[in-house]
Amino acid sequence: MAGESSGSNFGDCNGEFVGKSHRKVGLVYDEAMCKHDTPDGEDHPECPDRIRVIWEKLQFAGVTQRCVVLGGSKAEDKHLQLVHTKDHVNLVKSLSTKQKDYRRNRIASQLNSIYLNGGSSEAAYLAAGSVVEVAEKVAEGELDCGFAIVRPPGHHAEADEAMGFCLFNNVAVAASYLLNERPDLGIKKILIVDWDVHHGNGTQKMFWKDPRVLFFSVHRHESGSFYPAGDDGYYNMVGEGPGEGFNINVPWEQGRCGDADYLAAWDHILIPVAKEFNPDIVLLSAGFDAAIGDPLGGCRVTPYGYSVMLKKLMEFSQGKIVMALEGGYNLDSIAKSSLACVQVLLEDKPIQGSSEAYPFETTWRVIQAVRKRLCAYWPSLAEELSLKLIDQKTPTPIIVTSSSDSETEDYANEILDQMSKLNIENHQVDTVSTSWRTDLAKVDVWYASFGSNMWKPRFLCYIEGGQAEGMKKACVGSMDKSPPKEIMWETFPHRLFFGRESTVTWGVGGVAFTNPLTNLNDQTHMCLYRITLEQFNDVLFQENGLKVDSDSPLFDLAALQLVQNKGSIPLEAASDGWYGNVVFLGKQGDIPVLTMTCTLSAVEKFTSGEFPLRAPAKAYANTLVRGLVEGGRFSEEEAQAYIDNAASKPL
Ligand code: X5A
Ligand code: ZN
Repeated sequence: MAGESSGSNFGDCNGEFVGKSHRKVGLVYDEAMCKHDTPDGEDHPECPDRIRVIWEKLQFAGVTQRCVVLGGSKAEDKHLQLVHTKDHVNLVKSLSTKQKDYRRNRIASQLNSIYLNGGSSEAAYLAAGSVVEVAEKVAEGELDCGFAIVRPPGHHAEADEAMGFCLFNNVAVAASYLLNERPDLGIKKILIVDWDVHHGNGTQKMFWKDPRVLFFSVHRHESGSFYPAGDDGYYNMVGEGPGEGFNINVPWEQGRCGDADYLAAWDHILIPVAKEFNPDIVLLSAGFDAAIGDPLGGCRVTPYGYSVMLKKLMEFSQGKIVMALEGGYNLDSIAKSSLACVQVLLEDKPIQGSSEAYPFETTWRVIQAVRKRLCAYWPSLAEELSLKLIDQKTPTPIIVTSSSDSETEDYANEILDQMSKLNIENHQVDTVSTSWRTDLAKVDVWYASFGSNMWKPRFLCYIEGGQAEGMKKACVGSMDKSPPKEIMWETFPHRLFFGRESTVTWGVGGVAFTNPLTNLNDQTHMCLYRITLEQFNDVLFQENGLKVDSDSPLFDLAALQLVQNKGSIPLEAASDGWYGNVVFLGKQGDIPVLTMTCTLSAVEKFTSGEFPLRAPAKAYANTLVRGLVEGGRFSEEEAQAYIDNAASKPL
């Protein structure tokens, strides 16, 4: 069997490890699980090489020799039937080599995201059986912990249905086996942690009413649009009957979540709850599709992030933890992440690395919502997170005031330092008439639009010139007519509202503004366009009714630095315009995200009634709805409801 290790004494011969009693770590690998493949050899992300590259990485790094290597073992039908229906077990069993491809293809075509071939059945039995095998050995104490490197994955598989590349729910079978078939092992409470980027819908359902299993899943959700789409993965799904409170979902509202976001969910949800629950063993649905580089996940967890998450889980049940591979589709990422995890399981060297980013603002909002929903069951979640904590977020406006915090001061000084350098450059530049365009064309920003500009054809009028449907007046466009380099959607904790009485472009009716100030209870959905700072200035000119052939920009490099300090800056030269306030919403990678809205003093006037709040006219509102729908952000109903809500709530 390919899973057998060769050169098994490597660990003992290596001076580094002599005399050091590292933990007994089980690894299952079985080449037979590679036989499950697409029937006609088409490419598929859930491919046999996934487990091969992991195994090769572990071998090459010399860690397999320091582990207890086990070949796969097939699950017994009666164990599969602890969580699956008899029909489902029989269906998977019947996919044996005797049958013809067309029959399997027909079955697969009726399922959601499933392919089947002659090797599928054996692989599925091995995947489930191997997780059972490791879990049993860890529960018995024969192993301290283990990693079942299995495929097909399991967490989407439901009692009577294969889906999402999953045939049997491997982890659920193992959990149920320990609880129901092996009372002798004394496992009464199981924590299942699912860090695969997708919601573990199958596992959730199987233990929905079971208080012996605490199921925790962190996943992309995005209002139910991310696979496996729907409401199941939302944070209000907490379990039912005796299982109420024993199901915890952390539904990300956006992709790009990384170490900081996951660790925040660990520190402020999972770990405190796990302490209260005090599991007898931890099973980990270890998909690596939240890893940086994954083609399906779009998140950014690093091997370091996975190491720290795993390490924190090893504090429970005397380190009895069983990892089972779920998803993960970037071969390099899953190999590196797996190696990092096995090194943590072996516990023979400190975790290397660091993470400097802060969680996203949306992350804090989700974490707060989860805590609130679950605090009745888990008192450790009851306390409000401190403002100081949730203020550490990726859009991080650093306020320059007299501060006793030396780090903040250092950072502020650094920025001021950079600014003084920039000012010198600007002086030199200013003497050369209008060359500001050349300089600002070299810098990219994300322009975040929340009004009619969310509709791409309308926004392009500001770049290419012209007028889109519904507009009463044409735009001149930017001097640089190149289209945005990238477009994406993002939600920000700001208040959207509509005000003023009419515009030249749209006629009678209020237009969109967003409050420059953050409020965690509010959401403005924005379409972000990556354009140059030159183009951003041309949008600013046009939004404020100014000419684009100005000798100086409205918003230069110094202003770009300053806005990151201050959060927002009103622009002198556009003080008569309605959108003369540039607001910094954070950064995407290295690129600042900016929006333009009214000033804070205008917000006060809207609040006091000096400026009118007014619902948008139909044509204008339709443009926003169109933007949200065509941009893939919302269905038409949702978009309309979002606009109606913003237009009717008092400011
Ligand atoms: C196990 C896993 C993903 C299914 C995605 C289907 N499944 N589009 O990651
Ligand atoms: Zn997944």
